[in-house]
Amino acid sequence: MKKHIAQIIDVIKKHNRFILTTHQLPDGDGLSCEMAFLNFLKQMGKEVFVVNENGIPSKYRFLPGINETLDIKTFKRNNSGPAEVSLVFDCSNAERMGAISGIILKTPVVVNIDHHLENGRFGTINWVDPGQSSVGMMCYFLIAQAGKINKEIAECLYTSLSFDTGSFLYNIKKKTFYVAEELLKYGIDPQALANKIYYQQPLKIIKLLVLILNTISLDNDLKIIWAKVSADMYKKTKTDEEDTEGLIDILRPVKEAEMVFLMKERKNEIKISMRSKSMYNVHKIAKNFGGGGHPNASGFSVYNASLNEAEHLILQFIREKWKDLLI
Ligand SMILES: [Mn+2]
Repeated sequence: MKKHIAQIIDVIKKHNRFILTTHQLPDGDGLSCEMAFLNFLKQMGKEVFVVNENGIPSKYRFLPGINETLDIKTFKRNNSGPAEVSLVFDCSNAERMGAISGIILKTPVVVNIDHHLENGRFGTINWVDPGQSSVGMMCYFLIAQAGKINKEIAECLYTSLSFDTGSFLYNIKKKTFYVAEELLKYGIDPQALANKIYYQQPLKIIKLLVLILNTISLDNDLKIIWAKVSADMYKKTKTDEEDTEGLIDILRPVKEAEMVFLMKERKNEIKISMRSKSMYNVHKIAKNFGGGGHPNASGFSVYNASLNEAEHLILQFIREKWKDLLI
C-alpha cells in the first residue's frame, strides 16, 4: 500500500491535466471516490475532468462537486487537449468503464485503484487491494498521506464506506471503523449523511419493490431466495434499472436465506446480483457465468435467455455444485 500511495502521489505532483472515471452505472463507492479526488486535485491546483458514461443517479446529487461531472459528449466538446493522467476507481476491468475506456486508455498514465478480487490490471499503475471494503478506504489513506482531507472529501469518503458496507452491516474490515472515526473529525454529520444516502427513495421505487417481492422464491434445502425484475415492471412503475440499485439488500435480512439473488431483465440479457451471508462464496458462481466481484457480493449476466431460462440455468448450477461453493 505504501509503495502505491507514494507512486500515485508522485504522479499527481508531476502532472497537470487529469481525467477521473468509474464503472458504468456508477455507484456510491465509485462516485464518492471521483468527488473526493476532484476536490483533492483541485486543492493541488490541477485541471480535473470527471467523465462518466451514464448520467449521475439522482440519489447521489448531494455529493459535493457532483454537478461538475461531464458526460462523454460534453467532455469531448469542451476538451481543449488530452489529459496526462487518468484515474479509474472501483472498476474491475477496462470494459466496465464503457465508451469512455477509449479515451482513458490513451492517456500516458492510467492509475487503476480497485478492490475487486479479479482486476484486469489495465493501468500503468495498478493498486488493487481486495482486502479493502471500499475504494473509498484506499482513497482515504492516499489523500490523508498527502495531508489534504477536508470536510467535503470526508463527506464523500464516508459515503463510500457506508455504501460498500451496506451502512456498516457487512464486508466490514479491521480498519473500517478507524477510518470512519477519522473522517468524523472533519465535522461531517453521519446522521444527516445517512439520511441523504438511504432515506430519499421516491415512492415509485417502493411500488417497484412490491412487484419484485411478489416474485420471491425459496429453496429451503440450500437456503437460497431470489426474485425477478421484468421489463414490464419498470414500465408499470415508470422506473428503470437505475432504480433497482440496493434493492437486493431487502432480501438479505431473510432468516431462511444464506444466499440471495435478484435477476433483472435487460435487452437480450438477464443481469444477476448475488449476495451471501457466511455459508456460500457467490464469487464462484459469478465466475462460472463470466462475471466477478467479491465472495459475499458478486454479479454476472446470462445472455439471450428469458428470466425463467436464466433462473433455471443458475439453480441447476448451484444445485449441482453447492458443495464447492461453501466457504
Ligand atoms: Mn466498491
